[in-house]
Amino acid sequence: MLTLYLTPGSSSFAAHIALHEVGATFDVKKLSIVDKEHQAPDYLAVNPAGKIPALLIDGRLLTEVAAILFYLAKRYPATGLLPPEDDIEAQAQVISWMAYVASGLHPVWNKGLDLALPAFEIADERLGDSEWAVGGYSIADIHLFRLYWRLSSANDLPNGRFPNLQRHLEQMLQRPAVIRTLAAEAA
Ligand SMILES: N[C@@H](CCC(=O)N[C@@H](CS)C(=O)NCC(=O)O)C(=O)O
Repeated sequence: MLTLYLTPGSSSFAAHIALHEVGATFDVKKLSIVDKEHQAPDYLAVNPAGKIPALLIDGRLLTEVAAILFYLAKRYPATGLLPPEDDIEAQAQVISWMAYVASGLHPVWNKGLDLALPAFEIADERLGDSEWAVGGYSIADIHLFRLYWRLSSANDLPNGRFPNLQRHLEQMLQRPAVIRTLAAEAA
């Protein structure tokens, strides 16, 4: 049994998309960060760090977006959200992207454009004209999309500022799992 604790539009959006991508059966528990529900005793009993998301796997806690994405990709290998097992370098590139998103983009996206733009510039250049972050579509794309989606919806970025991230976002917005997740979180 999988249970995702989420706040619509927050980091949990990536985990929520991945659950839809893999076709898992799961429960959702919505928390309001504004109302500080993530710091309430009920949630701290689930996740003592008080951060969102949290995934319960048969009652066992898994935190950190990258770890949740990794778990889902490995548990549902037929969905191909990680490069093949024998392509160690491609798998490492997926981890590299997710580590950069978690440690390079997530801490700065809402700390002012002076900090955010250089960090996203690195991601835009790294993506270049590739369709996806690493070979085929992977969990790296889900994690990257979630941060650029957040940055671009919170700021009036000049047209063409991040052409590669923007193209990537538009591809992501066409995926049925992303459309379903957006609708579920808006409900
Ligand atoms: N490194 C964590 C970051 C989790 C995180 O900071 N989540 C935010 C929501 S986007 C949160 O819980 N904010 C509430 C708080 O920090 O009090 C991950 O990747 O899961």
